[in-house]
Amino acid sequence: MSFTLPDLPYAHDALASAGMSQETLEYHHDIHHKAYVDNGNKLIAGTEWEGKSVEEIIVGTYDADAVAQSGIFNNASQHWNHAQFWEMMGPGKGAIPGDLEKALVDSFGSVQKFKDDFSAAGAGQFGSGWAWLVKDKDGSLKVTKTENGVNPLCFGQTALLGCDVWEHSYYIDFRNKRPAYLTNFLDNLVNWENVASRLK
Ligand code: MN3
Repeated sequence: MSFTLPDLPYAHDALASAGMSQETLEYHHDIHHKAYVDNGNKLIAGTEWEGKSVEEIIVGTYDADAVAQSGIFNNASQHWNHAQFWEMMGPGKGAIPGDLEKALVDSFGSVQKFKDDFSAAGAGQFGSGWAWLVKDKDGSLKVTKTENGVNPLCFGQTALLGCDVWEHSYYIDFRNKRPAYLTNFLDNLVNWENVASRLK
């Protein structure tokens, strides 16, 4: 199956009051994400990966020993990462559902400690990449960071929450202040119902 750019699950201006502008979403979704879809489709055409699911392509092309991942991996993973990222945000910040809050407190000691760890992971990722809250293979919750397009699927983990820390995700709204972008993401942008749904 070829890759398809999903529509945003909200209007382009829906997150502006929460700190992600219409201009950011127009560039990030309509141009950056679309480029991963278009380039990925060009690269998989006529290969063994044409007709495979995006998850199969990510797991099948990730090379743990490589200095740099392949073009097919990079575009497939970035397509998947962004599709999750849009779903993980939403307008009208809601409370953290009880089951997720309990899991965060059990794993990190408090919700605030989880947020601190997540922000530190995102701020500490040198260069482009992602910060994640994952459910690991043993069921435990962990905060991780990955470079470029690498994501939790590569390690057999479930992505509960991911935050894009490539400069294109924050430079329009926060300029060079990645830590401020991360704090705002956690406090105002996350759709916690979506995160909780991924626990199951
Ligand atoms: Mn991005």
